[in-house]
Amino acid sequence: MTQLTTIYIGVGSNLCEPIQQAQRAIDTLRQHTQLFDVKASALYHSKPVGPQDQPDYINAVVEAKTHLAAHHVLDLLQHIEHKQGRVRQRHWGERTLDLDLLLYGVAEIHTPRLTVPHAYLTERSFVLYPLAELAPDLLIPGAEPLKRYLERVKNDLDTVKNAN
Ligand code: ROI
Repeated sequence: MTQLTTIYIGVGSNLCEPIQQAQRAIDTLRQHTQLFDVKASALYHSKPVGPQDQPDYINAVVEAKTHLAAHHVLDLLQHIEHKQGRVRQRHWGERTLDLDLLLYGVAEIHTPRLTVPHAYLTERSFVLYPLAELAPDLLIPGAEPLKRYLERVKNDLDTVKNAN
């Protein structure tokens, strides 16, 4: 039996009832047979990073343990995005559902399909704060402790509700 790896998934939506989109994605992850000990942060309300002429976002982070390889986790996330009718109109624009593999254990992965830790993980409040809710003492592989980044990035989020 291969070991379980702890993974973190970023959840984002700003179209088609974002709270329900995020909640539904979290429920799907929770029910997945290959994901164990699934925990979700609260849902957060955040201003868009990128073009400002788009709706505000709902963001959350999910923690899980899995035997799946990182690229299989990516397949699973893309499958859920498509099932929820992902619409993506422009680069850095609005979307129905965005699921990002933020961290895969202590792995650093650089392939054409996948960059882990996620490229913007350390810069974005809507990832850092929900992540800190689940794993305050996390060390970011190849980088600094999560707490260091929290000191640098302002908390400009509002909590919407608890997804658990
Ligand atoms: N902005 C916020 N607030 N939340 C997101 O999830 C998000 N996702 C993105 C871009 C368009 C960069 N901006 C975002 O992909």
